[in-house]
Amino acid sequence: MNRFTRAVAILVVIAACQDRSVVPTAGRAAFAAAGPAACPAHADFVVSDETSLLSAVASAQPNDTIALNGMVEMTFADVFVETDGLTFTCATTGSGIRAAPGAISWLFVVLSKHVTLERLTLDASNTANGGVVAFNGVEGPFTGFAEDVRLVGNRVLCAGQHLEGCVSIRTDADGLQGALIAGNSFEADPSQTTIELIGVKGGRVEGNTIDGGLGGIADPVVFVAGSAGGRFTGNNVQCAGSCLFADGSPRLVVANNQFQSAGSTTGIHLQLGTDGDSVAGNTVITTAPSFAAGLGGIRLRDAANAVVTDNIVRGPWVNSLALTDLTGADVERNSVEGAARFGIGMATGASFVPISMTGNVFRANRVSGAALAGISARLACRNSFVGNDLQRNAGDVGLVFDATTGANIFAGSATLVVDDGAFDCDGDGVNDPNIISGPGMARHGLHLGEVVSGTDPVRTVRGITVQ
Ligand SMILES: [Ca+2]
Repeated sequence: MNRFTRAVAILVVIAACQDRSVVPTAGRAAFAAAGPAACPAHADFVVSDETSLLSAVASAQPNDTIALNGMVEMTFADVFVETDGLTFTCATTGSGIRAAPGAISWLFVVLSKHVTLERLTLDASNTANGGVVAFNGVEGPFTGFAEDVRLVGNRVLCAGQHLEGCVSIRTDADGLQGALIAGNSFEADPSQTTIELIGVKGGRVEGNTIDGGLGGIADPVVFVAGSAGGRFTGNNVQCAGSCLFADGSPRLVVANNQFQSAGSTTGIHLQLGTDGDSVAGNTVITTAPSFAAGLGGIRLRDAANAVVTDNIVRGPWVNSLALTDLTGADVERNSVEGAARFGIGMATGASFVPISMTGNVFRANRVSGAALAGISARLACRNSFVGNDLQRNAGDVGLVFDATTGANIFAGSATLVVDDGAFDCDGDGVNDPNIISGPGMARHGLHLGEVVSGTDPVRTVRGITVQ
């Protein structure tokens, strides 16, 4: 079936789903809508109730603008958007859309390209599934062609009993191109994901506020299933189960965000397919201990050439940074304080390669206040540690090289180092010592009984094990 016939099939299905009694009553506006400055001056349709909204959607031409006047309450139909280039906006400040109790699944179901929702109050409190879904591919009787989905400057109310994420942009096909979620304020549902990008390439989530998740179990944001090249920047987020979860999302940039937790399983969490990911310039603060021994404020695993720079991580995360199965990472200029175990834990949690951490650079980090050690190195070969400030950790243990390390280079205050490295990194039958240089002598033989992670409770996100 080609795309055209698929589209026709959907139109038929959707028409069948809608109430036949809907009469197109929303005429084309002959003049610009006279809204306050916050709303755009031009609209092709101005609607103020469910019937006029649905008829405007049915008769709109590509690239038309539909302005909502007041809070439009939906009592029997999700808004299915199947025309390319439509913009939904406000006619007057504070306008938007909400659901009557038990009436509909989503506020908007976006199936077409280049659709924009802007400057609206999107009140999903009473929907069954969530607020906005956009998809590319086939779901049940529907086929979507969404790409370049835009949510800009909206107030989104997500709290309520929902089956799915509040904003879900997704594909089951080869990847959905482009999404922009910018300048919105979200009131989170503590038990459901707020924003999920599933198979979205080049998705941008910028300058949003996500509040209301503290103490919950959900994820404010997920990038999964091949959401490559995404950007999550300049957001202000209250963390719940995590601060951000990504799986299979290479070249993701998580930068310049503020994260606040009151107790989470994990913080910024990037796993499985994270090559080229970058976590930079974020502040990640918790006021209560995190829950998983192998995870932490910034959890990054399974990456070549990742970058973790200029982050501030504070409070009793189990580990401030929890890094596993990385090669060629740059970990620089981070300031971390107050970990319940390690400021920087290497090979924490499960490792899936024989030598977990190889060829990574740790430079100019400040690590203090860790309860077991500033840095814990295990399953680690040929990493370098240069110019780090490792003072003020428990027992003056700045860095521990355990027996499973070798051929690492350390330059700095050697008195802060415990070196038990005795690992044959290149497999030639001879142990490869770590190379310690700097004032003082490294200690030997201090064994941290708790280095080996305990068994963490298994948590999953969309069926993916968090690890
Ligand atoms: Ca060797």
